Amino acid sequence: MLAVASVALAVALTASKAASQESYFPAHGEAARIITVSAAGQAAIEFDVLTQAIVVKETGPKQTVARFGEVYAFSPAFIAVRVDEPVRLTFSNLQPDDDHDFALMANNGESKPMMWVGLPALKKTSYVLIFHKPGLFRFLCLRHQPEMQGQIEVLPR
Ligand SMILES: [Cu+2]
Repeated sequence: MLAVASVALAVALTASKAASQESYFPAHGEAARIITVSAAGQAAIEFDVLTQAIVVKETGPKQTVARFGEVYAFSPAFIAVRVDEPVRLTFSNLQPDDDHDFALMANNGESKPMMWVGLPALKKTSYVLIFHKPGLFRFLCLRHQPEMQGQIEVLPR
């Protein structure tokens, strides 16, 4: 329980720090050995990821919003790719008045996201990712926790 709380705190601290920047990609260090990210380029496979409103203040239910706040989800929330296979992720933020973000976490216990980018309201945002190591990687919207998250499984070649 304490471990969960400390991870949540680390993510929250990262979120407030990240909010002062527009985005960052892994340029060097351990994260750069796990993934390469570019804003464009050739991709072997493409996924469209939508931001889905589950419960929002405009449509309610009011009691649910009062208790849980607004709840969003990534759709799909699970993506499978292969090592060294360039994958284009195109995020569509379908909300007219809510920004989201995409924070990709390492799976080595590091609490700072490997990559963090904003997903502005009513915009499409694309990135090409190449994972260099297999494993299961969590991604989340730091603004809408704990609900808005998903996983990328990187399979061996
Ligand atoms: Cu969000």
